[in-house]
Amino acid sequence: MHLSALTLASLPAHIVTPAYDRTSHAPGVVHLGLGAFHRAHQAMVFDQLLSGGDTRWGIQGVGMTRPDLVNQLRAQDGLYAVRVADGQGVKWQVPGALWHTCVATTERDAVVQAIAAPSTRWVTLTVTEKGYTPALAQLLLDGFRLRQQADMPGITIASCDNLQGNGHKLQALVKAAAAPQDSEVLSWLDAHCAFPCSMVDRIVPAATPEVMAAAQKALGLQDHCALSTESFWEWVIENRFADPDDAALLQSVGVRVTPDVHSYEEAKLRMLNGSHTAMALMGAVTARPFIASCIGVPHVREFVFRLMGQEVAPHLSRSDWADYRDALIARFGNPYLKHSVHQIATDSSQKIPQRWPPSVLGQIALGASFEHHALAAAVFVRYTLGVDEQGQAYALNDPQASSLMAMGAGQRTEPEACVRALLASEALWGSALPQHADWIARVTHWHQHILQHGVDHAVQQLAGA
Ligand code: CS2
Repeated sequence: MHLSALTLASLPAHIVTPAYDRTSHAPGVVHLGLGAFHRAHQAMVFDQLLSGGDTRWGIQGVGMTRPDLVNQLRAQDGLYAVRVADGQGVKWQVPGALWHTCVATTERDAVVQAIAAPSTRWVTLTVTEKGYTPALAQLLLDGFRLRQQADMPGITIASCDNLQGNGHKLQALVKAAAAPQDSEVLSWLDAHCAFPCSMVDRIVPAATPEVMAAAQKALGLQDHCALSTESFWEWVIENRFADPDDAALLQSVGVRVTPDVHSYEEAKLRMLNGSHTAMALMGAVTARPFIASCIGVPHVREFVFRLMGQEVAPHLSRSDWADYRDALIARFGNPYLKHSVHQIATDSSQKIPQRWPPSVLGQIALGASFEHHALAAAVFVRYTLGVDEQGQAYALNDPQASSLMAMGAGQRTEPEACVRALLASEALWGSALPQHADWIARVTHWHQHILQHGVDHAVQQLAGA
């Protein structure tokens, strides 16, 4: 027997399940990108609103590329269990906000119709950094056009990906994709819709067999879609909504609504995500499989602590950064989150630009040290070899994988040329860093150290400095 609407009532009483009606209302939210993150973050916020009696927050979940996941969720009536576990305890919950699902690649029209549905008030997106394509913009535009033509109310379109100014980026992408005959849609968008920027934070690793086995034990039912996360979550969103009353509603369930998302975004991208990418690449090269196994090594912990405090924090406008840093170190160590380093290293070429260069440039402007970032960049170069320090090969899962591997391939014989080639990409590093002689020199230095003595030796040397 597996988890479904039919079996929900058989769950142990201590598991929180949806007590509201999931079938009489049409969804109010269309979510694009039905990965683990959305299901253990926003879907749980909307679940709270639904539990409070507001029926407008059911989700039409759109899998962008994965019919397998959508099929499994459909077989479970959109239900899945979430294990919320950390030092404070372990509890299971079944959120009920996911009401309908479809797949963008094979059911494009269903997505367009969902965006245009009268009940739809929000479109939210977690399509990952590489998902911001003209095809995404066309999909949205097709839905918006129908709304505009039918003279329907405007909607809030909230990008929730790890991109600085994500709302502005999405709005600009949509505008750039519009054809000359779309001028009326664009005026309608400007007049009635809102693209708030938003920062979302919760560590939600991709589901593993271990979590599914634990779910089976806790639920007494099979759950192919079970997830594991931490109790911490944060959603900071710009106070710009198609329906201004949504601000108070979101605040009532713990969302932070503010005119200034920027300071939260930059702190999160550079501290949390910047450290994540550094540890993920180190873990991949040193054959440590999880973030918790990396932060558990004293010199790695010290490295991450200093990266955040010495090189990231001086450029942040978030004043409580020290508390944020300390909380992050604890979150990274959460033993329940088997957060795979290879999962986080996925798409590094798309992630590094938001995560590292702003801090390096900030340090350069201050005349201050950027050694931790230089070492991290050297580990990235080493990572492109595709083989760890034990000699075990791994795959680079990245849209740029073949060019990265081609540039990095000769690094054992021609290390300097390879570092130069990999640091020359403006798509990765921006326009200033590829010209910066000192930056290139320091990455080259650490890269040579890594090739000769290994990543741990390099990190130890820097941490002992
Ligand atoms: C991670 C993020 O995979 C990654 O790139 O850094 O998914 C991270 O876990 C989340 O942003 C946490 O909020």
